[in-house]
Amino acid sequence: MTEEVGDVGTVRLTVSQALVRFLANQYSERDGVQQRLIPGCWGIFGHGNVAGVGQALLQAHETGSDDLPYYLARNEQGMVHASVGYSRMRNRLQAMACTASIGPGSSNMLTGAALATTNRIPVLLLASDIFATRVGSPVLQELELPSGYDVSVNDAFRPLSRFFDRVWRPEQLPAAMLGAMRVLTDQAETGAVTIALPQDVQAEAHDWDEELFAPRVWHIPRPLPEPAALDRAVAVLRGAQRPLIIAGGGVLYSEATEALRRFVEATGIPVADTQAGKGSILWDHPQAVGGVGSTGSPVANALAREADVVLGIGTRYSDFTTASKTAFQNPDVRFVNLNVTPLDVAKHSGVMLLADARTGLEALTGELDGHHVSEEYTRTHRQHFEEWNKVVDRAYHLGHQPLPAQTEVLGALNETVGANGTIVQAAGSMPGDLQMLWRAEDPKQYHVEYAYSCMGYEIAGALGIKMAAPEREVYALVGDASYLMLAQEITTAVAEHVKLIVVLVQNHGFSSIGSLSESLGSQRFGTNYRFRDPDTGTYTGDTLPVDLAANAESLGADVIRVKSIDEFRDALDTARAATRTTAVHIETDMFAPVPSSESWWDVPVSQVSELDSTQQAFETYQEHKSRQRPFLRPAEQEGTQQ
Ligand SMILES: Cc1ncc(C[n+]2csc(CCOP(=O)(O)OP(=O)(O)O)c2C)c(N)n1
Ligand SMILES: [Mg+2]
Repeated sequence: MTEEVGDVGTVRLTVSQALVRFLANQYSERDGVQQRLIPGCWGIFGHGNVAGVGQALLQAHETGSDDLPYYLARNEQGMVHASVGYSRMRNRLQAMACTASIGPGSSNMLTGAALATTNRIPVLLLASDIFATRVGSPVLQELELPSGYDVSVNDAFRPLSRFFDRVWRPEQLPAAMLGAMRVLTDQAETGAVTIALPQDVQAEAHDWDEELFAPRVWHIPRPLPEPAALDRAVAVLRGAQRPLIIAGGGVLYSEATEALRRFVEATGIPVADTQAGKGSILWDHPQAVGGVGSTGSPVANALAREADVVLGIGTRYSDFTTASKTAFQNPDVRFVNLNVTPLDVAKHSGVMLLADARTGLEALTGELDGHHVSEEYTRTHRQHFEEWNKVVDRAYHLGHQPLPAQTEVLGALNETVGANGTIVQAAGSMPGDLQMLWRAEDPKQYHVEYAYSCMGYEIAGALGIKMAAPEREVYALVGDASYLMLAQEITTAVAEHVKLIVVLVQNHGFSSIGSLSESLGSQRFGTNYRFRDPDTGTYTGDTLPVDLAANAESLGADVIRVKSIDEFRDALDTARAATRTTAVHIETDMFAPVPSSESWWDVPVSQVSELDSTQQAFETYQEHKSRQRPFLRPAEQEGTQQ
């Protein structure tokens, strides 16, 4: 032990040692189950944290008393993604800490911070900062602003964090950390929490009140709906002829899938899901109608178009969910929003049912006792869904030649990963295909980060997911461009003996943005990974001599290269049987057909242009634009009261 005991009831430690000891003693609890709130700390050391937080982690490890397991990442953005994957898998009941060096080490975490906050997933970012004393300024990697010497690169975290504090003096640490824990565990507030730690302060000693280090439990409540709000919601739902539920990520975080199932079985209301909410209801449940919105199923989108009441549960109503506010075309549509977050509960002028998803659903089930939608309504959507299933089957077994279609890759995965597998995706053409086609067999089978849709999340996120759920087989599905952005956490997975299956889908560029570009009249400009053609000056030359499989191999993964879907299925079997991280590389046809969601996404087209393609796209754009609706109609209208 290097610490000295000072006065009675105090202990002398550096700020970093105190921080680590504090974090090791935080717990969260929900439904009587308690766990470490901060189960570990990712880090990449440099000046700023190597002798501060780094020394404290080492000391905690060596003495074993206040251990905060340390994991060495390869990229700071990657370690925040891994932390987000971990926390989401644990339904936001746990959050990892991330320590980074000053300057670029910390600013590399900015994208991760934005991703965490956008997705409402807790992560604790310990960003190292310039000297509080400023004696040696400017130090290496210091942002020297003539307008204010108290500003550092880390101020860029402020708008991306749900809580930000800088500990200029040791005495500030307790308040900063208690504030940080409060926000991390607050289901409405949560997201990135950043504590900026000046490098001199990290190493500074102080006499701490021992009570700071007492084990502390952060109870995560399940707020009940206010009775009057419940009455209002029930009145609107009872009056609905064509209600539709939109189940978002909040259903999963609240562990409300059983409550949702009971509610829809009692009422017969169909359920569509969002990217974060897929798995809220299993795909083959009689009330499941698939994904909703821009990349949803046409069945859910047809129901959404005519719905008179939309019950949104744990959803942010992103533009993909609402098809940029064109999904709901019934002029009388009204919304009931069951959400733990005030920001979301007030959206679309809905009835504000501010509550935990599970307790809210239980209350609604009780209050709506005996209420059931008409049999005709149920019959129609079941028929549509059966037709849609045939479309999915065809897309999954297209037999596309000479290269397979991406939908066949997803089909092979969907048919083999099983309820105990988790697929991870974030950006490119896969999230849309998955949202439309994937048949979720378990609440934790589908993990698509689509709030920030950050290329590079897949492998790093999968690493955190596997660490959170080692019993599951975790598949990182990654496009070639996403792979090239952030593949290096494969090395971390290898070093940590964490087995991942990486499915590398090579289509030589941006299938997603390519087809988006084409649909907007921009002719796939700049979306191919090909040689620049000397004649045209564009990237329309041959494919590049780039071997991503060899790249994955060089990072330490076992690699299987396949050319057909049959070989792909065999490779998945081999990868599942393996104990090491294994990458399966498959080339697909970027132009293979995909079923239509019969929906739209608002991406503005140039209003004036010299290109015919753009002018035509602008006409189509205006047609869609005219269908956008503001949803200003108050949910409580005359005739809707009980
Ligand atoms: C970090 C980041 N940069 C840019 C984008 C915009 N973007 C979305 S998808 C995409 C291309 C993805 O290509 P790839 O991973 O190969 O998937 P594909 O579209 O081919 O399926 C780009 C550039 C993004 N989502 N994230
Ligand atoms: Mg690609």
